[in-house]
Amino acid sequence: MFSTDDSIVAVATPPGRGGIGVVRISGPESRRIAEAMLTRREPLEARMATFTRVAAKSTDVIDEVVATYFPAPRSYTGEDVVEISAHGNPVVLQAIVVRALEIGARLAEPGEFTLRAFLNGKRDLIQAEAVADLIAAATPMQARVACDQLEGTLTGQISEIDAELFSLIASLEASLDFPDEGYHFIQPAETSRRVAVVVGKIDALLSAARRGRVIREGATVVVVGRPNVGKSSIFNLLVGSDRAIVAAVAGTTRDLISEQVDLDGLAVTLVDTAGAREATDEIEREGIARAERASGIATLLLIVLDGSQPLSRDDEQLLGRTSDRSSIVVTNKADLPAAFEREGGVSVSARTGAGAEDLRRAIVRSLTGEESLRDSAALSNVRHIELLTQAHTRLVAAQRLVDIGDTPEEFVLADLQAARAHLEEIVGARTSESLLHHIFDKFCIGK
Ligand SMILES: Nc1nc2c(ncn2[C@@H]2O[C@H](COP(=O)(O)OP(=O)(O)OP(=O)(O)O)[C@@H](O)[C@H]2O)c(=O)[nH]1
Ligand SMILES: [Mg+2]
Repeated sequence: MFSTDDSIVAVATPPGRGGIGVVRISGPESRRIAEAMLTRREPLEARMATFTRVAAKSTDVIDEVVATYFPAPRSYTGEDVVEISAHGNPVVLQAIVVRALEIGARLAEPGEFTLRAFLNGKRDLIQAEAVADLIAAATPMQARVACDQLEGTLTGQISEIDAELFSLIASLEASLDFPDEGYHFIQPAETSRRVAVVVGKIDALLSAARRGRVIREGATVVVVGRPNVGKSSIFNLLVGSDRAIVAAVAGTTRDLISEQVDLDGLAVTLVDTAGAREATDEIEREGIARAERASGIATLLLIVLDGSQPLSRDDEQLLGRTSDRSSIVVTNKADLPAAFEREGGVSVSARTGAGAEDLRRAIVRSLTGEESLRDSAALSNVRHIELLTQAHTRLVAAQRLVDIGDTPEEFVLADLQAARAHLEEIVGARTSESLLHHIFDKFCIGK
């Protein structure tokens, strides 16, 4: 298993120069190590920022610093921690780390501070993983979702579900342990009802997870349609600049053009493509092939039609081909007289900008199932979603067994216990060492 009896050190701030850089030391020896390199003779006081200096082995001063000692268990890792804030210069910070190594610290592995926080019970796995997400967040919304998870909102919801399962299992086991009493502690109808309640709660978490995932991972939205309908114009409208060339000639766009846009907090990769038609030359043929590949991997397709022209065969074919895909039909050129009526979809004019807000909202709604992303405590991590889905499957199986009637309690119990095991794996109550390696290896050193 992981060793936690030694003291680890690393630079906790990002590489590069800045006003402040922090070296973090954690473990039973951290205070001794810190005090040995500080020029101040008095011992460090708990949670007091102390202005002093760090000296190298040669007693040359390395830097003026502020050292803060956090005694266990009230620290990030739950162990004794000393944080040394020096000036944000990689050479200075490295010298402080080297000094700590000389005195007996070991260089921390990636994510090892957070791993220790987990092993010492300061954070569960959801929270530890949220630290990595929060650090990696690229949009304010991503940061919000990660922070909600860090605060333990989801942990609380999952623990609640787990507690209900636990009490149900206890009742069923009691029935099993006293079979001769001829008395059931819990009737099948009651079991079925209680399982249904838990399934309902997991359903709610899973449906919010769809939103959480899109927020965390972002989405790829690909603009498709026959030539000249205004794909590039709509792409530019959503990007907010004239990124793609727009021209009256059909076949203007020949390669994929992509841009990152922030739609209501969602990180969307928007892709403009070459119009689908019989290609006139080799370059266009390749462009159209690329367009097809891009639409293959799209989370969502924007199928653009020219509202001022009757629907063509190319349009009909495209609509037919994509009928099973997640898509929004965008009828463009609403500033011109309409050539056909269409139910549903969004009507816009890329020229005047009319309908742009409707289109943005429709994209967000289609990607997340929500009108607005304000209320966003949601599972977002695939590992969590996968385990929750497995728990769900076992519970549905359990309920089916109960409803069939006459099933021995043992079978029902087996499913319920398996469901609980999955839930516990989410928060990390049961985890293997290899899983922990897998999770914490993704962190950088110093976290
Ligand atoms: N009146 C009107 N014209 C538009 C509108 N949107 C685009 N156009 C015009 O339609 C023509 C084609 O626009 P593009 O955006 O280049 O169309 P595209 O679908 O990207 O075309 P390809 O790249 O050739 O497949 C240009 O002349 C645009 O100015 C609109 O909302 N109203
Ligand atoms: Mg184009």
